[in-house]
Amino acid sequence: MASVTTEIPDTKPELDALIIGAGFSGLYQLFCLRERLGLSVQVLEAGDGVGGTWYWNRYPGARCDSQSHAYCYSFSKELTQEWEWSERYPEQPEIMRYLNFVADRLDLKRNIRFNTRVVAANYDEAANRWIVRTEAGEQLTAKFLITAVGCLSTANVPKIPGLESFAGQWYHTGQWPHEGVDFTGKRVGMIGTGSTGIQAAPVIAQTAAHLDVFQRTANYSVPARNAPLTPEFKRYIKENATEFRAVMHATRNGMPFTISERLALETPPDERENLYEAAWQKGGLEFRATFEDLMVDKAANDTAADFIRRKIRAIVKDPVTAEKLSDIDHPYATKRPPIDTNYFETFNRDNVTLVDVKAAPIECITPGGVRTSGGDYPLDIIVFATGFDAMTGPMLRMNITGRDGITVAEAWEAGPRTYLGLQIAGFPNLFTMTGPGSPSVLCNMPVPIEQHAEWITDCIAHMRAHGLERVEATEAAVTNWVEQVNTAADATLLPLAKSSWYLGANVPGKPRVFMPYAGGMARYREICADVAANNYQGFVLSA
Ligand code: NA7
Repeated sequence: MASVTTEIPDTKPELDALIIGAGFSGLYQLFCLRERLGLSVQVLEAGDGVGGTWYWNRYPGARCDSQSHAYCYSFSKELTQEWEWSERYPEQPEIMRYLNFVADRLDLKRNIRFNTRVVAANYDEAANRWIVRTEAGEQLTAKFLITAVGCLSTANVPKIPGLESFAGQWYHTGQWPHEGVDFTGKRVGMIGTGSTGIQAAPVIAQTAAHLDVFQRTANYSVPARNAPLTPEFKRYIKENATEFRAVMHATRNGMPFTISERLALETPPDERENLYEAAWQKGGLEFRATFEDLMVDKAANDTAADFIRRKIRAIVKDPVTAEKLSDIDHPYATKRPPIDTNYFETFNRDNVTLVDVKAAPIECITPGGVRTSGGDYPLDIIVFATGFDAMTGPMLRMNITGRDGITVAEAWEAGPRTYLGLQIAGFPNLFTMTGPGSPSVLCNMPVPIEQHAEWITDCIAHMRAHGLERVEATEAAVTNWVEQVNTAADATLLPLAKSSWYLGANVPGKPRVFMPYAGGMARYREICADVAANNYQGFVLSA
């Protein structure tokens, strides 16, 4: 175990709280602690602006899959009324404008240090302080440390032999150049067909000379049906903001729509088909809400999966390509379900080829392109849409050391272990936002983010009111919560997707543990409220 590092002298004033990350969660946590509790707070952010995940994910077609009127803060009537979204789903630049609007409107930037990457954080037990070190060698200390580092911020670039020899350019979608990439006249290869690849391919294909899409696992996707918002809808969402918030708080996924109470298997086939068709025409993640049993009953799920496969075959003209695109090995929505704008239609273009790398795997990258066991693909640009070391990656790379010198890597050796996704045993006064054990990525993210920030704020307020200095989850509470997270996942079909990043299966060597809490956001909110009402049951609070 690493020893606690305290030898570098303090150079900065004592802070009440340090927050790592200036995305959705860090910004709201800063606001809560500064404005509601009057704490001295500093946010440390690696990028040179706010935005978090959206600061880095600037790939072509980057757009949120939650509808814009739900993908925003809902705690402030003023923010809701003053901001106006332009499209049904917000595009990356618009989300950046929104977060900058919020940061400026709430005067948050004065407490954010940009271009500041955290490389280590150590808990000094004697002083009851977190000592945080930055890449530049600075050291800051605070009583509370809150990681607001996002779930999808550690890029997963597969270790394909020969990448260093590639004579062209390569990019990971999560580390996209701010100046953009010009694909005009280029032969482009895109590896990965998750939500990101499915958004990017249609846009890249518009300017590239040729696009090869390297598909390992075929994926379901439903049309997003993105469009500009009408003045009537803009007015409607403002007038009904309170009602939308209530729906988002009451539903499993924090979405602004409810899940039907109908069961797919108890609906006559003709009627079921009509309901799927209506949901397909409406578009978006709401397709998953067509029937209540889609995520818990494999036979019910098969009806949705079959519907989407038939749609793919109807859209894609070349029967061999259609077959490969619809040969999907997992139940619908057991991997994060993408939504798209013309993804399957893109394979009808003359300049787009689907390369099945399950049948003929990638062997290496050569100076000239990608070599599979089926042949060579000459390329000028490779785009890695290969996802992230999700949820645990951002925590593990910060070298966090808790009480008695234990590191997060050691505490999570067999998979992530948290209490409520909010704390790790052995790491007093460290709170984690939307990490493993939180409903997190199974939700429309601003909903769990607001809940976490408010819960953490209330906990710190409680401690101050009672003269308490330390809060730490017990090992027993963590063990119990890990069991509850497993039980919640096992009650659904989610674990059936064996290569899902929810399970950590996309990163070689990562423990296979279902990471987010699948019991639903509404239930989770109740559990957290009960814990607080029962004197923070499962936490040890001490003076
Ligand atoms: P995902 O969903 O993890 O998708 C990554 C894709 O990359 C997926 O199709 C993978 O295939 C593929 N992949 C990964 N490594 C390789 C290698 N070595 N060879 C071939 N193909 C590979 O990441 P996204 O960025 O699309 O989406 C992440 C989240 O962002 C998304 O879920 C939303 O929440 C927003 P596989 O399925 O593993 O066979």
